[in-house]
Amino acid sequence: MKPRYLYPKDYYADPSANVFNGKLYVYPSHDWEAGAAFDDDGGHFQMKDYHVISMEDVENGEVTDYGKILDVADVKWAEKQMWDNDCVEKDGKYYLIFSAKDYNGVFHLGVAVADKPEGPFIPQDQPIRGSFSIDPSVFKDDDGQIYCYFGGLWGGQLQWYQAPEKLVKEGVDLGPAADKKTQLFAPADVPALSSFVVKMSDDVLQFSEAPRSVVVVDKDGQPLKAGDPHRFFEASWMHKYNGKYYFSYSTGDSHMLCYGIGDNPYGPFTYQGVILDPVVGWTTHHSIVEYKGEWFLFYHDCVPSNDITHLRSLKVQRLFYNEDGTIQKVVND
Ligand code: FUB
Repeated sequence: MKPRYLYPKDYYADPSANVFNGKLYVYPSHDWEAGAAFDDDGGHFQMKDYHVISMEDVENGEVTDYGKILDVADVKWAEKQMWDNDCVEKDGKYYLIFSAKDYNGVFHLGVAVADKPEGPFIPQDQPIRGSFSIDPSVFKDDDGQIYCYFGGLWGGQLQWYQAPEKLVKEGVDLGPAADKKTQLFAPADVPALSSFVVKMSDDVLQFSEAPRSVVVVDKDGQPLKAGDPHRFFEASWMHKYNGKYYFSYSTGDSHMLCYGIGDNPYGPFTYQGVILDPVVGWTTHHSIVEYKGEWFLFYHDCVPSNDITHLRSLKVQRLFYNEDGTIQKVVND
């Protein structure tokens, strides 16, 4: 298959693909031109609502856009920047988990609930207690337990919550980098900052435990280092294949999609390789899903907008595994 642009009529990004009731639904971020200034914290990504699209034939079929399923104006606690979201089903209800900034400029995760995958979604009045950062991705394991993976560096604020404490514990002298916002420039040979994973409560409205770090290790069991271009940055995604847990993510400023494999939802995940080389546009973000017996990588790029980095377009391409369970790099041309 040639990579397919899924919905040329609008700018969508950060696709979270899920199969509900035999259809494939994609929950994206909804890009638009807000005229905001560019900055390293992603201030130019000023998304204000979510849509959902669906299809029954990924390669050639019609794509249906159900319109707006949630507007930031309807979320009491959120002021702006509705970034990545994902949806999970439990007992016939659909839970949209999303990231947005509150009125103090701090990212949190929120939940909105619907009776159908296409909404309308009714938001909770408060964010998830103890939630922080961005890019939630919800994974339902075979035993029904729902996990949320989340976190993103730089503008996604993840560094505020685990370093410098983490680095200090590891004996690293941060010096002037100890400031919350600048510690990212810590030495390249310390362990990379991690995404988080947490079990959701039975009602899918709260965390049911303290979030744990998702550690990606090399073949010797050592955490990838902060200076490794393949280390985690944002866009966590979890899928299962042949009983193994595949944690994939964006490397942010080195612009790749990479992954590791583990034996359980918490990891550690042993680094395996690159799924997708850099695309046109600064960000790269994806999801991996099986539909009708075939595997797909959903992602985005900025080719249609002529490389305007906050006007991204959804794409999909087939994904294949090798016999040993590793993923073949996806061809994007
Ligand atoms: O869409 C805004 C941000 O860009 C996402 O949260 C990141 O993953 C990146 O794709």
